Amino acid sequence: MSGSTFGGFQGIVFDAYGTLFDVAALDRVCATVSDDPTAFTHMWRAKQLEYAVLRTVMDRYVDFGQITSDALDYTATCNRVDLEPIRRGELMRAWQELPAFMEVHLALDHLHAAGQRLGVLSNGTRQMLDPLLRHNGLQEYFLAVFTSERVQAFKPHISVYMLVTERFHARMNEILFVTANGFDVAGAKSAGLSVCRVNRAGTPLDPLGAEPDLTVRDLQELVKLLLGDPDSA
Ligand code: LAC
Repeated sequence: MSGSTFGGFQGIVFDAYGTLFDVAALDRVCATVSDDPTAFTHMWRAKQLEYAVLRTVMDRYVDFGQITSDALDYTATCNRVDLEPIRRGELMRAWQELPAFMEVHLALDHLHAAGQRLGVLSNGTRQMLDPLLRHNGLQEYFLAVFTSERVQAFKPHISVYMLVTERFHARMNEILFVTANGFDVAGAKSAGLSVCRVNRAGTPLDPLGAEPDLTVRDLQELVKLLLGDPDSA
């Protein structure tokens, strides 16, 4: 999509895990309990997302911290890992200390300096997200942090995406939602938001019947499309 026609949004809202923050970095702490930390991390994340969707469909909400904990128990049992309480605590705490992707800080800085109103919309809880934003020094950029707790359902349920219009006093398509998660692209687009997909790994789009308005490799590319190239100014 051409940069010259893209913009004019009333707010830009980011998914957290996988979009701003690198979930694959859990590998390091998972290496303390598993010989194959990449596979362990992968199963933990996949089960976390699966349980969130299943509990939403079944209308049996528990918060994302509990879901993350349940997914860890399942993954440990599957891998015959006996988790000592101290290790368990370390693994769970790692979600509050995930690193932001390399370009995130600078990209948010440019958008914020340009007067864009920014937010986060995540399945996570405030108890998980606030320390994570603080750990990465990003909290000052965001006007609002929207979480699934308010509606007791998880993305891609439409009710979670609807949260953003209230705070930004804008129509759904006037808000740009930025996500690297395939289910989130489809969910946000179906709910009526404008959507930017971040495709860092060059993977195909999940065929869920909804296309993003824009696809970028990383947030710096999005900034260039929205604001022009800051380096050529
Ligand atoms: C989030 C997860 C689902 O931050 O990526 O909402």
